[in-house]
Amino acid sequence: MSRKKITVIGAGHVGATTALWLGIKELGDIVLLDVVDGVPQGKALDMMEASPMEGFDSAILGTTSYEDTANSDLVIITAGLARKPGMSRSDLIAKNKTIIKDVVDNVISYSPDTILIVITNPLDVMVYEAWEASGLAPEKVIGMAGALDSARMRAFIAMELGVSVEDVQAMVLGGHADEMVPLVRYSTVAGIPISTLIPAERINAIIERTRKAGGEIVALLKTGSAYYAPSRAAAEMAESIIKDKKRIIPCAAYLQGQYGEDGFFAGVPVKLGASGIEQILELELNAEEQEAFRASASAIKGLLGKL
Ligand code: TXD
Repeated sequence: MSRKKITVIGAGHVGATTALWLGIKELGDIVLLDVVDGVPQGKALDMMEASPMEGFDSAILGTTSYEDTANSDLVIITAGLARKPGMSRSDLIAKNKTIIKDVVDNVISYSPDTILIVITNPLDVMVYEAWEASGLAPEKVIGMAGALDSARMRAFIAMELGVSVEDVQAMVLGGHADEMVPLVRYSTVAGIPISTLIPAERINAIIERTRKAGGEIVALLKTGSAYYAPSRAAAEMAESIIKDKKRIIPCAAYLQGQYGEDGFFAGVPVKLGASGIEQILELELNAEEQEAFRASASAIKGLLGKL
């Protein structure tokens, strides 16, 4: 069986770390591309030199040339500016839009049938921009946010209770912004609803921390934004697609009537398999959750208007 080919665009913090996780998981041969000559080559070589110790045989190639990305099965786009303290994700919109358009045009000219995972912020509108530029079917363009936001919520729940992260499930829907929608009713520890394990005011604190988790790290780092968990979340999605695992992961997906919304990308639970988004799962939401989803959706639509 020949290996799959996965390209990561942008060899910065998120892109390079994503390439490393993909290598460690041996999901395929990896191409790491950036516009800054030397950086993708240097980082890729450094990772290849780690491979004998970790024992992975994925080839990792660093490049500035799109020719090297030809016939990729999956392309993960991290190119673009990241937040600095005091910036919201939406402050990145104009610059990153230009970058996404340029990247997607190049990617598609060499890999016309690929699947795209978009990571660049502001996520929900950059994935829309990427989809539009790509001409791909909506099932093949997927935004990474809910996987990360849910993992953050899982980490906070595990810390609160002093239990294994492995037993904690959480679900965060909506946009990748402070209006995201952490769903307490769909968050459990070994199947037990968290509302029976954690007092209401502590749950509210966990929700708030989840919503602001990206900003918490930006404030600490000062020179950029989070990348260990974001890159691991991208690898989670990549693994489900490459191995056709059909995992259920919240991702930004193009909505066509689901959740009463239409014509834009927002975070919803999806089944991820070899053909991309194979199903959008519609959770039954109560009035309050529906209202929160609606508010998050209208924030995304507001931002889309600025594209
Ligand atoms: O949950 C999520 N979706 C996110 C999103 C979580 C974390 C980070 N998120 C966003 O990803 C962040 O707000 C940024 O928009 C991207 C990338 O973040 P990263 O922290 O990796 O930024 P870096 O380290 O600045 O890396 C960006 C790289 C850098 O090496 C640039 O040279 C490169 O992108 N770049 C390009 N590569 C290819 N082609 C073009 N045009 C290009 N422009 C810049």
